[in-house]
Parts: sequence; C-alpha cells; structure tokens
Amino acid sequence: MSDGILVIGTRRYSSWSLRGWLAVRLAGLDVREQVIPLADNGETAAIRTISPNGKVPYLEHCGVAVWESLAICEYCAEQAAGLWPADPRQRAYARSISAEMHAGFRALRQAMPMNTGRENTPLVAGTTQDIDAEISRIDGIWTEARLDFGAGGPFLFGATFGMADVMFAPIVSRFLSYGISPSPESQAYMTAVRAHPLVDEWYQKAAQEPKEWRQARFEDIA
Ligand SMILES: N[C@@H](CCC(=O)N[C@@H](CS)C(=O)NCC(=O)O)C(=O)O
Repeated sequence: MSDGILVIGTRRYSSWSLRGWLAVRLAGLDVREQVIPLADNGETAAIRTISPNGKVPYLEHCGVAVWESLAICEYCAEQAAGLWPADPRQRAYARSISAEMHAGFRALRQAMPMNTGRENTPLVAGTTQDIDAEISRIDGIWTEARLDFGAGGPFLFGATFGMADVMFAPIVSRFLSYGISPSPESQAYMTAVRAHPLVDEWYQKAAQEPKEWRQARFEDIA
C-alpha cells in the first residue's frame, strides 16, 4: 500500500502539477497518482472537492496534507536530502528565484500556457513588452545561476536537478513550445531540463492522455 496520494491535472497543460509531480518523484515519495482532467472553465469540480485551495497539485503523504506547488517542493525537500543546494548563499538564491517564479511571470504564463504537444510554434502576433521583460528576467536568472553556481553540471546549481529546476521546468516547456530563444547558456539549460528522465516521462505520459481531454483554450493559441 502507498503512503498517500498526489492529485494532478491534465499533464499536457497543468504546469503547476508538473512542479508538484517532479518534487514528489525526486523525493521518492511512495504515493499513488490521481489525474483529474482540467475543466474548460478553470474551475474543475472534482478538484474543488479534494484540494483546500481548489487547485492541483495536491499531496497527502502519511496523513499530512500539502497544497501549493512551492509548499510541496519544501515538504519534499524535507523528505530527501540534497534537493536544495547545501551552500547557504546558493540555497538562498535558489529559494528566491523559486519564490519569484511562484509569484510572478503572469504575462508570460497567460499568453503562453503550457502545452506539451506544441513544438516550436511562436505566437503569430509576437510578444508584448511585458512578456519580453519577463523572458529577459528569466534568461537573466538562468544565465546568472548557471555561470555563478552551475559549473558542476547542466542544471541551475550544477549536477543535481533540484527544486529550483523543478519550479522552472514548465517555463522551459513553454519556451520550447513557443519558440523562445534565450541566451546560449539558457538554451543549453533548456536542453538539459527537457532531456531529464522525469521531464521526459511527463511528456510521454502527457502524449498518452485521451484526446477528449484537449481544450481549445490551450490548443488554439495562435
Ligand atoms: N499557486 C498554485 C497554482 C495551482 C493552479 O493554478 N493549478 C491549476 C492547474 S495548472 C488549477 O488547479 N486550476 C483549477 C482548475 O483548472 O480547475 C500552485 O502553486 O500550486
């Protein structure tokens, strides 16, 4: 028997679920997964009956309930060592950029929803100033982390795919979907994140979801 449950939404679209799922898998929690297809109005009834904030991801582990992706990351990092950097300065940076991600980048997230089935297809109308500013900030974060802390491997803090990478993985997915080309340093980072076995597993499972779960509000973004 498992130690609990992780509730997530449609893998193809649910960027927050991807974060929660990656955190749980990196920590090695033994929980079963329940995937709830997202409703087309953003108010999925089945999720509202389960999760206190009415959103996914939602985790129950050994009787402990956790919601909000960043809280799930913190909980998971308490269950397994090494998912935040050991060095206090690096850890502070990792937590700061993760919190910045959790709270921000709204223009980008609204204009370019995650869709793991969309490949390298830019917005026809192009990007706005707000979106460009957010892309530039993300590029800056990735480049700075890679240059200052990432020498030991391909991820933000080197060899370990940790919680900061988890928080940015859906942004990598968006950049790949909408043909965003940041600095060469960031592009190499994006390639490494997409190639991570857990990220790839997510993409593969997303591709197997029923076609009936697809929604125009995510698919028909010109
Ligand atoms: N701040 C939340 C955001 C979670 C969120 O907005 N999840 C979306 C799916 S990606 C959701 O559950 N929406 C409700 C719905 O579609 O019914 C977190 O970090 O977990």
